[in-house]
Amino acid sequence: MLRSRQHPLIHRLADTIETTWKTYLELSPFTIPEGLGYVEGALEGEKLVIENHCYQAPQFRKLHLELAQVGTGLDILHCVMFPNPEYALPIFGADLVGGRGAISAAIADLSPVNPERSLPERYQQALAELPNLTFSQPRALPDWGDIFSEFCLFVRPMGEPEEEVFLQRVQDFLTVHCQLASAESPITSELAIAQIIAGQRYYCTKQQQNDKTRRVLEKSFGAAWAERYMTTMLFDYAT
Ligand code: BLA
Repeated sequence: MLRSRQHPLIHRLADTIETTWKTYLELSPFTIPEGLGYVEGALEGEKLVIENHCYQAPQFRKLHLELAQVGTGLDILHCVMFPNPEYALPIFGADLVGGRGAISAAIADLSPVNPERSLPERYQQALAELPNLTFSQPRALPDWGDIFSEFCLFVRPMGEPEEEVFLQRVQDFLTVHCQLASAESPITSELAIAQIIAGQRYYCTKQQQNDKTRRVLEKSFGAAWAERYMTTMLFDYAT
């Protein structure tokens, strides 16, 4: 397991994500595109190893947890929960990037994909009840980051106390999300479903603009592979 060689915060968050999914959702297997479950590449310099864990559930067309390691110096956790478009639910996403003992980027959000681009009332209520947090090094979102909600957490956690607070908040996001999603009924309006598909597509096209992710993948696998991976594995959408 890659996680046992990764930064402890990544290892613990990976375990937390899978445990929360198993506790609240009815998981079934998800077929990963050919050749993309476990991947290794090393074009220029350091080796990149990618391990993908995917499931689905009635409310989620794809639950994706990815762990990656570049050389021995850069550890990555990427997680996205894509709702089935018949469920009017936000997209949970998280990314942790770090190495050599420190996490440089820790981001987690429940991102709205409805036409209003605002979280459903019950999400707003549940999230507003969580305690306010302060981190010593908050980070600014990139230009493409207009997809994220007002509850988005994006920080460089400084030391174990802040790592602990980040982990707890992601656990809270996941628990709220899985509980509310489990109580959700599917919608039937074709227009509303089409709007959700459009919202998910917008989210994915924005995430595909993350040049930092793309560059890491391109260095080990080349531009064509990186493009295919970003559009079919990380941020795929119905066309
Ligand atoms: C940042 N993502 C990054 C960075 C790297 C990666 C190297 C820069 C770290 C830093 O600025 O400190 C790399 N992330 C990867 C790679 C994968 C990955 C290679 O997931 C996968 C193989 N990214 C997501 C998701 C979110 C996300 C789901 O995949 C949010 C929900 C966000 N990552 C995100 C953001 C940044 C980032 C907002 C900062 C981008 C910037 O500052 O320009």
